Amino acid sequence: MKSPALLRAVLPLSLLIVCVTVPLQAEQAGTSEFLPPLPDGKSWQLAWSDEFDGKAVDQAKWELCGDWKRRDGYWVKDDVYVDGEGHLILRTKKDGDRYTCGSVRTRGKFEHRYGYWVCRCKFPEQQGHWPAFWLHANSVGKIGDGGRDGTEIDIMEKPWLDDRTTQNLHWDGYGKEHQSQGTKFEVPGLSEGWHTFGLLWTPEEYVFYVDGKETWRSSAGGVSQVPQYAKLTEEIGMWAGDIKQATLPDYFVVDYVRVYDPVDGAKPTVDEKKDLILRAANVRPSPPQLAWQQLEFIGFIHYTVNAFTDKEWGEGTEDPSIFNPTQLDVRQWVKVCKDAGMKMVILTAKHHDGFCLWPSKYTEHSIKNSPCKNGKGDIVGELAQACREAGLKLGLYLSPWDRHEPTYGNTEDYNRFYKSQLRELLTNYGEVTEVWFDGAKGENARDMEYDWAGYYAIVRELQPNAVIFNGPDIRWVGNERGYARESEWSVVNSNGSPFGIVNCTAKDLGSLDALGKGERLVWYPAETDVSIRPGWFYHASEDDKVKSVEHLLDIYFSSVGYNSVLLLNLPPDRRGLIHENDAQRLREFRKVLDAIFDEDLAAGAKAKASNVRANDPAFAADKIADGDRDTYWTTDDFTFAATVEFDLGKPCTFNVSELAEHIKTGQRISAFALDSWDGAAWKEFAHGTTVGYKRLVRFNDVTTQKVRLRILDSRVCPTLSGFGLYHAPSLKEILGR
Ligand code: FUL
Repeated sequence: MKSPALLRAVLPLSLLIVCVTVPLQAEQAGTSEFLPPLPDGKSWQLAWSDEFDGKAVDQAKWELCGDWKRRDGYWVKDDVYVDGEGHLILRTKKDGDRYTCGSVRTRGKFEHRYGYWVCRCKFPEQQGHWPAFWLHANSVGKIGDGGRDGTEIDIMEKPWLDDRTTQNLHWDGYGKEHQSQGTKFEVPGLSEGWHTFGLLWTPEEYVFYVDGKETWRSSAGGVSQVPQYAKLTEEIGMWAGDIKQATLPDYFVVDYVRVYDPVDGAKPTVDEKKDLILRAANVRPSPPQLAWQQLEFIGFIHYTVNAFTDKEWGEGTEDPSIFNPTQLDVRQWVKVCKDAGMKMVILTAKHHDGFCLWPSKYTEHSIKNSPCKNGKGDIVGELAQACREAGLKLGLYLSPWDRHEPTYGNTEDYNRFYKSQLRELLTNYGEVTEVWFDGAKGENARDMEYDWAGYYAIVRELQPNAVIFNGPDIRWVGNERGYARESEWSVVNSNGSPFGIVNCTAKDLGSLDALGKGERLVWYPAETDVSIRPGWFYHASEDDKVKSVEHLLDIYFSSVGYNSVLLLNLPPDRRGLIHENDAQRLREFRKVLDAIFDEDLAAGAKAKASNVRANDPAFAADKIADGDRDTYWTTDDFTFAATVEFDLGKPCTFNVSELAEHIKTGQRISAFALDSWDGAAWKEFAHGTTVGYKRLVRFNDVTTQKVRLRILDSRVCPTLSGFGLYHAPSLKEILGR
């Protein structure tokens, strides 16, 4: 049972005036989506947007400014471009003795009044120039009717490298009649990662938002009543510091600009559904989430006094002297994991019994009071070292539920204790790639309010590239049997919780129905944890209950093959070794996986698609099976169905297929089918639902030269960065038994 007591929101919504601190979690802010509340009977409809997909800035939407002088630099068109991964880039650079930067506006192309205007962006890192998202109108210079005839509305200006930003209104021109009002405040974490800046503009008022939290409201100037255009700009000037001190080029990166109108009708309209699809399709993994997904297969090590007491949950009263592995060899654990193809090892540094596998200075209940290496043992340290040597990542599990620690139940004291241990682990052992928070707690355990927000903050502070399991980054798949959902979406609606917590055991988390209104869409992929034996800890009585190769294979296809990461547990025994039976089984399992995946029959296949985005060769079908997961095929927007035909060059026999979406740009496909060509007609031989990072399908032998993939349904447009066909021999052929 891993779902933690629902994590409470850390902070109340705060209304801000000038120079106050808005405490937000930077990491969760980056992926969340927000629309301001509307009165009953109204709903939001997307009026205009640019996601910056495609290979060039869409000049039907934007005018590129330049080349001309602007403040202490120049706006030049070549400092404006898209990166091919869905972002607009405004670059600042030094060009001879000039400093140049990029700027775009929708003047004459999209001018609109009222609504909710929002942009998602990531900030530059150097001084001397500043990014801004603002609205303007040609009539801002008009005098006589206050700001009603046009106001410069600065939704975001950030001339500072720290976490401050400013929002401003200017009207009645820029001469002696000029009037303005503004606010300046700090948002911890603002200068790093993605953030959204929104403006709700009604006839009566402006309401400003950062990451979905209201930061300022004003009706200064009387509120503009005229259509205005959007601007995304970089400007060079001393307000932002001395550009001569900057290391250039530097980049202001924009993920999207969207404008919504309130429309009548509280019921979801077709457009609301379209908007949900658009938003869901564009939620993307953070770099640590992406790197974690690419690990695919990781090892779990459960070790504590339980191996010596034959228990699954220790009592916390065990005498440390019973922890006495006679042949402890963590290098053997790492070798077994590495040989199996695992890319990380996660260790229970402390399980529910509270016994620490490292010499924590905050408790006596640890390896330092055991006979292991005469009290000089440190299994966390040894494992960290062994992983480094073997090129594997290290993850740590630190059970919040602690049955030994006397302060447990005293919220303040225990949280202090737990955080000290967490700091020890995340400070003293080098890089930690995953931190595993177990939500399990016995029924009779003392009441205890865990400071989850504080725990997560420590991880972010000490190991900024680590992912947090059962926190903002990774969710539990919902069972301990090793099976992900057949439709495993990595985009879920976190229902307003700042930590992206969902009901992990729900049958459906990601369909459009499950996303509901999509108030807070987040990238929240599933990790599938399962033990190679019935228990998590070693019991001699289970030596002959190690899962069979067939069973492990089934688990692999239903976890790694279902867009999840497989976390397979191996419990060391009383000797301090992974038992021969487990090691042998894993060797066989690896042999089988290698035999299945050694030859990709679709590698280099000729591919032809029914639709290619903007007919751009960069998105053509030959990007699918080119062996490069960073290139991909995609279609024009709102192409829900499409086909790709692969010519394998010669007739081939296969019984496994692999599909991979380019998840860096989101998860989109929800149904697909595969057909083979029999010389006269196409015949379906397999089908499936979601794809995500990886989808594996098994079927009876098919022999053909041509395969057709039919994408039956996807969000906005499908992407595919990999496609493979394999022939799995029988287990008998591989293992000779
Ligand atoms: C559960 C724990 O109670 C088990 O002992 C084990 O650690 C498993 C991975 O998580 O919640």
